[in-house]
Amino acid sequence: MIKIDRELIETLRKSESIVFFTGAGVSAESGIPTFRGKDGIWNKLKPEEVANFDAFIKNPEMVWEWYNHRKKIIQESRPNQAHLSIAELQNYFSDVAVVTQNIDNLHKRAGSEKIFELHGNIERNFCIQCKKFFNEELDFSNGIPKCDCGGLIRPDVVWFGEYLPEEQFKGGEKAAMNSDLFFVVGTSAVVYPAAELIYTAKFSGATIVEINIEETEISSMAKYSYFGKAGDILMEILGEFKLSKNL
Ligand code: BV8
Ligand code: ZN
Repeated sequence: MIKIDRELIETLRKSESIVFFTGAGVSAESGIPTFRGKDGIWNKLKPEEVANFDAFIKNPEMVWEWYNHRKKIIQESRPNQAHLSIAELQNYFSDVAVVTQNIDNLHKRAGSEKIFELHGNIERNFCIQCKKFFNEELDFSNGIPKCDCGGLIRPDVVWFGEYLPEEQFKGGEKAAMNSDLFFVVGTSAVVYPAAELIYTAKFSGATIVEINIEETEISSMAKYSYFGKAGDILMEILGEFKLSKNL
């Protein structure tokens, strides 16, 4: 068990706006592999090489195989204690935002309401030519699915070299600027401009709390760092908070 600082619980109690900035590590305990870090199973397959438009044009079968494989894992998974603890905090605070780099929809499934998805969502697809959306299950029986206009259909996720959805990024930025407490959970914090939001929060005066199984690029920015599984630590923080309020 990891000891949670009393001071953090006091800061939490005084906070009005709380942000959880999350990455693949928050879903690791749901059985979804991370990309980087010591347990990252995509270590052999660089995400930069598959998650990009050129790779899709050159070899859409390979890119779709990767996404369909990941989609299957995601569909068979469930939110874990990390997602659930974050969602439960909404019962005690009026402004809890999740700013996520994940495409797995698990925060929504856990019940979080204010979510900014910086890198899209694997449950949506669109035509690369006319941009029409296809959110139903796609049919791969005749090869890579195509739109009526003849364009290839791709997952609605943000690939390397692509701009982030503007309103999602702006929403995340605003949440970071207004936050009193900014939790950085399960991210290696190496992918930009997403990781920029940690700096935005810090320079806007938020207290930064990092939760990860190992040190990261941004560890030195955090006032409080907890090294361990996100589910265990968030459950403990929630437990200590409730105890402090006799809940
Ligand atoms: C852009 C979505 C403008 C789809 C992903 C050089 C310097 C700086 C920047 C750049 C540069 N060269 C290029 C760039 C820009 C580039 C970038 O940042 N590159 C980096 C890697 C060098 N960024 C972009 O291209 C972005 N767009 O800049 O647009 C532009 C436009 C046009 C022309 C020019 C510029 C777009 C980036 C979007 C990439 N999309 N994926 C998909 O998922 O398939 S990337 C991928 O990384 C993930 O999907 C995720 O979204 C993102 C971040 O990863 P993490 O979530 O942090 O996951 P990771 O595996 O790395 O880490 C897991 C962590 O969890 C570890 O720390 C581990 O220790 C921890 N952990 C594990 N288990 C647990 C745990 N923690 C707690 N509990 C546990 N149980
Ligand atoms: Zn089309």
